[in-house]
Amino acid sequence: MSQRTLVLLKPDTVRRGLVGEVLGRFEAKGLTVVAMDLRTIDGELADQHYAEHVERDFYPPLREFVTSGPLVALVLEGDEAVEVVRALNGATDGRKAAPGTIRGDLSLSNRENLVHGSDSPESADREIKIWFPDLP
Ligand code: RTP
Ligand code: MG
Repeated sequence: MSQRTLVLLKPDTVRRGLVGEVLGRFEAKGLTVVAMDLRTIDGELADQHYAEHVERDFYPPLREFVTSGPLVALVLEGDEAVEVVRALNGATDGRKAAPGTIRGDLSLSNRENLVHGSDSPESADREIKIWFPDLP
């Protein structure tokens, strides 16, 4: 079933010049870009996006990281897009992510792991409304 999912190319992706590489993998897979925006976010948006994590020990440095520079926010669409993006992203920790995945090939960090992908269709709806409130 066709779905939409919210993807972030986090500030490490932009800083490292990997936007083309990472976006290219999603496009090559067959997903369609339906919204895309380069922006630097403030802590308030980070708190909304990561509402489920704000009380966690790892959140303060994560908040610092995601607000540290421009990121690319994307809405991708395609069959089973939520699960497909999570599979392409790989495990959270880049050191443990399988080769062939974005994190497994390109990240050596549990925090600076290049990408975000919504973890369920419900999360995708919530996150798309936060990042792209005007998207039809
Ligand atoms: P994401 O939300 O970014 O797609 O990643 P995920 O589902 O694989 O991981 P999640 O558990 O939702 O964590 C969100 C982001 O927080 C950072 N993180 N740091 N122990 C730590 O230091 C730690 N754990 C997670 C990562 O940037 C992770 O993507
Ligand atoms: Mg997550």
